[in-house]
Parts: sequence; C-alpha cells; structure tokens
Amino acid sequence: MQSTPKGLRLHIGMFGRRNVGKSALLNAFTRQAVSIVSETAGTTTDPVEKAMELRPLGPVLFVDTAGVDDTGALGTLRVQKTMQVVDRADFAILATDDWQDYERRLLKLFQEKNVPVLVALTKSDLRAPAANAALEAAARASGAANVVPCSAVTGAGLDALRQALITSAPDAFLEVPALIGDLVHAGDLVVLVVPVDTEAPKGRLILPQVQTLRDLLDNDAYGMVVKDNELGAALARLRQPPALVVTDSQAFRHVSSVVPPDVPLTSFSILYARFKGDLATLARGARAIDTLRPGDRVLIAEACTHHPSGDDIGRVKIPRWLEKIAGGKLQFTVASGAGDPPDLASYRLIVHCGACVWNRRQMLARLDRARAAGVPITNYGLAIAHCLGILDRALAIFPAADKQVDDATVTRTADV
Ligand SMILES: Nc1nc2c(ncn2[C@@H]2O[C@H](COP(=O)(O)OP(=O)(O)OP(=O)(O)O)[C@@H](O)[C@H]2O)c(=O)[nH]1
Ligand code: SF4
Ligand SMILES: [Mg+2]
Repeated sequence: MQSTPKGLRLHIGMFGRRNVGKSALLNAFTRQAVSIVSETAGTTTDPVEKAMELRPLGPVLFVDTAGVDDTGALGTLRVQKTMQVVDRADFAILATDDWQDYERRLLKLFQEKNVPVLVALTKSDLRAPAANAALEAAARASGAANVVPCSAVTGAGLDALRQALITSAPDAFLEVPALIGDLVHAGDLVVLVVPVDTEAPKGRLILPQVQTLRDLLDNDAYGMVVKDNELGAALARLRQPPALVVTDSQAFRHVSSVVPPDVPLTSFSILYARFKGDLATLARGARAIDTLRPGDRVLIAEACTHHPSGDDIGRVKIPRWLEKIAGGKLQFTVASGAGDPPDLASYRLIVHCGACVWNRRQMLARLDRARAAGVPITNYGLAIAHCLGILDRALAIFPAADKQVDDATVTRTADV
C-alpha cells in the first residue's frame, strides 16, 4: 500500500487556527505519533504528511498544516504553505474548538473551491454537552453540513469522523478517471514505445508507462512494449496493425514516421494530461504557441525539482522549438514547485511538466489559476506534438478535446 504513488491518493488536509488540536486529532485518528503536539501555539510549522489506507476509500494522504491565524514574517510564510495545501486538498477537515470569523471564512473558502469539508469540533471532552451542542449549532448555522464533535484525549467521535470522511469523499476517488481503458476494446493490441536511452531511469519503466500497461490489462487488452528503434521491425511482424500506438513524447517524430497514417497514435503525456487534468485546456494552450512573438515571456513550470531529464526537455529542446516558431528570442523563466510567480499574468504561455507527483485536483487548481490570469497553459507532451506538427494526429482519438480546441482556434482567429 505504501507504494501507491502520492499523486493517486486522496489528499485530506487538516486546517484550522493554531492550538485548536489539529495535530492531536491527526495522531489520534491514525493512532500514530505523526505530528508534534504541544500547548504552544504554532507548533506545526511546515505541512506534515501521513500516508495510510482508509478502507473502503483506499489510499489517502493526511496533511497536517500550520495554523491559518499565524502572524509575523515567519507566520505569513507558514500561512502561505498552508494555502498551497488548500490547493491540493481533495477533502478538508476544518478543526476548531470555537466558531469565529476564521472558521466562517475557511468554510466559505472550501465551499467556493468545491472542496468537501468536514468540521471537527475538537477537545469535546473539555466542554459540557450543552456547550458542544451550541458549538455544533453555530457551525451548522454558517452552512457546515458535516459537523462532528470529537476528542483526541478520550477518542470520542473518532469513529463518527471516519464515517463522515468515507461517506462524503469526492466521487472521483471512488471512480478513478480512465488512463487508456476507455480507448480500447477487449482483445485490442496496443503498442507502447519506450526509448531506452541514457535519459531513461536504470532498471525500470517510469510511472505513466507502468500505469498504462496496467490499465490495458485491467481492460483485457494486450500491451506490447518496444524500443523506438525496433518499432518498425516489431510492426512488420504483426499480422494485423495495432489498435493504437502510444509513444514517449521524445520519440514522437520518429514514431509518427514509422506508424502507418491510419493507425491511431498518441503519447503517454497526452494520456496523462487527460488523466491528471483537463486535456482540452492543455491542448488549447499548445495551439497558443503559434501566437508567440519575439520578446514574449514563457513560463516553464515544473511540479517538482527532480525531473530526470527536465534540463533537456524543458530548458533546452522546448525553448529552442518555441523560438523557432516565434521567429526570435523569447524570455524564459523556469519555476519549480506549487507556487505561481507573482507576475503570472505577464506571461504569454505556461508550459508545464507532466506533474507526475501531483494529484488531479492540484493540477486542476493550477489550470484554474492560469485561466484566471488569462494565460494559456500546455504541457511538455502537447507542446512537443505541436512543435513537431503532429498534434492533430495525437489528439484524433479524443474527439471531445479536439472539438474544443478547434472552437477555441476559430474564436482566436476571429479575434485577431
Ligand atoms: N483536553 C484536550 N486537549 C487537547 C485535545 N486535542 C488537543 N489538545 C491539546 O491542545 C493543545 C494543542 O494541540 P495541537 O494538536 O498541538 O494543536 P494544533 O492545532 O496542531 O496547533 P499548532 O501546532 O499551533 O497548529 C495541546 O496542548 C494538546 O494536548 C483534546 O481533544 N482534548
Ligand atoms: S514530470 Fe514534473 S513532477 Fe514529474 S518528475 Fe518531472 S518535474 Fe517532477
Ligand atoms: Mg499542529
């Protein structure tokens, strides 16, 4: 279970003011000493994560945070980190031992973001039953639907908390979106093209490749894995052409020249773009590459700092292609991590990595912020396909996404 990738877990954030008992509640709930508890306000400074199996939901990731009411220069930084956890939370536990403006504002924030929220009325052992009832009534009066009084000391309410979590978890986590399963039929043969070069990790396949194979098997289809330089020979041995070819983006040009035009072809990054985020938005962003002009600012955004070949794709190859299309020098900024640069709106395009360490909600939050700032956003795989002139072919198996892209293109052309 511990090997479930972080991005596929239901992220449950623990939020609230300092000293309300967030960490104590997390420890009691998981029955482990995950987070430090003390009577000093501001004990938790950085987000603390705990992965566990929460049946029948499956793998979850609890994230304990610093209090949202922290003050001073350091406090402000801690609150910023907490707000980044807000962005990736699939589910929020709003912990409190009082009902004040802070709680009302937090509740409203989650409701506006459509994040399911559960109010945990902590330290219930310290209040008389009438006081607990009054607190619960105040929370419900503000619009909280799920309110559970509980105590980390006596264990009261912990089972109710668990039940409330399970029954109100987002549907998407009970029904994971398809990676490739909906694109194939039982008995179909799909060829997966995996370059095994110096950039490939030693001794293993990377996560999107493994997940694609697993999804094919789950859907009773066959997967044939070949190296890019052996693809031609492998296809020649087949009695019928494959139902679909999926390639690593870096081998796109070669693969597209080898695979017959009537055989559908796409890439792992495009499958992942749909699985993790919103393919139509990212495909629209790829088309926006054509609107770049010399001097425009382009943000290369990486979700983490350890992309094995990020230096090559994000920092060298894609910039070179984009400048060729723009017809002159562009201004590139590379940013790693979850935060956006303060001047996001000044960029003409965001090119994002595959975000393999993020969950879907986290990627959707970033897409939302880009949309709010009016900046088109795409990802490495779609950008590469567009630069190589094979985006149409790579999107052909996703008619819905392609239709939206076409609509957007028509609008933009009309605007110009
Ligand atoms: N009686 C009682 N005390 C509790 C309970 N939960 C937490 N406390 C106490 O409240 C204090 C704060 O608990 P924490 O869990 O550290 O609170 P926190 O919200 O994580 O605080 P920050 O680190 O500032 O974010 C500690 O002294 C705990 O022992 C509870 O259910 N009952
Ligand atoms: S794709 Fe993004 S999240 Fe995954 S390793 Fe590369 S930089 Fe990190
Ligand atoms: Mg704490």
